Amino acid sequence: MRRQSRFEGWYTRLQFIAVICLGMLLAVSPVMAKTHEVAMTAMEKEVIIDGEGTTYKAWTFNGQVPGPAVRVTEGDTVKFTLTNPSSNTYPHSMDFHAAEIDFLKNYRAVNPGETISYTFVAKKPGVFFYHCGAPPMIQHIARGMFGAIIVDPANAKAWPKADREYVLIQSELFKNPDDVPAMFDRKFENVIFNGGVFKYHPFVTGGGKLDAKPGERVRIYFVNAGPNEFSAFHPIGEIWDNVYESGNPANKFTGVQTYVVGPGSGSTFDVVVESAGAYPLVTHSLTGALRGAIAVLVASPDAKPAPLMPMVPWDIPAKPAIAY
Ligand SMILES: [Cu+2]
Repeated sequence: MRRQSRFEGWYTRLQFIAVICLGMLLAVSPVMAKTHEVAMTAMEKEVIIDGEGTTYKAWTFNGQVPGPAVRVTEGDTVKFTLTNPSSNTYPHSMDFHAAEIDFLKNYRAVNPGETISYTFVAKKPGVFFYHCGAPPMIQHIARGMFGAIIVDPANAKAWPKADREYVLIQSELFKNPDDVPAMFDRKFENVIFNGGVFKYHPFVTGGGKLDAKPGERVRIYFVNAGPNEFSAFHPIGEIWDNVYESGNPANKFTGVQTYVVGPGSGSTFDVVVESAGAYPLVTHSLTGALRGAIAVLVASPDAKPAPLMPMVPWDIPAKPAIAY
């Protein structure tokens, strides 16, 4: 057997120390931040707002109400582009509550045929509102130009792992989308979740539900788009296990029955459903609940996986023509 020289012995020891140091460095260093290219198009189009197939002349991001859910991780960079096609009639803009950037420069409205781009770093974890801010802002939000951006915490262990996740966005619906004075007077017709009247109410024509299995930790990323009404978010038959103000794991409440989310804000709600059954999630501001803001969480052992925002857009098949 060949004897190891003194140099080779030191070299082996140095290699060993280098591997240990690299391992320690990887263990303590945060996950590498990513850059996300997020592009949206302002679309003035009709959308379906209930299970009967009723249409509404909405203004949207990407043709859907709410706009697409954006998801990044704390520390990530978002390169955002808004296109306002020349086929549109009105100026539109984008305001991300997850950003900390100059609003005059970045959130300005662009005319049909123009685009705007800007970049921000999502520095704080949470669930944040995004919306068009073109004047009159109250109308652009009421007509559907809003959505949610989830900024996951860089440290995934900052809170318990969720078994199932949903995004719910509350907003008010007005009878006439051109009646701006009615919006200022708060004369809403419905209060809705994810752009639909009783969208997740299985006893209503065309209504769906939110699925879960008994014992699962269900995490609701909740945003109140308004434009005016406060939400008193409550799980009937349950208690929020935890509520995280603004969706930040550092802002933790425990054992909460009802939590108020104001317009332009959001919070993250965890519920662990104790047993099989139905648990309506409502705004306990009852005019809102009874006019559309009820989402029934149905806990069943055979619950299937579901997307973050089920039934968005709400696509009702055309009624078959009746032959006489
Ligand atoms: Cu707009």
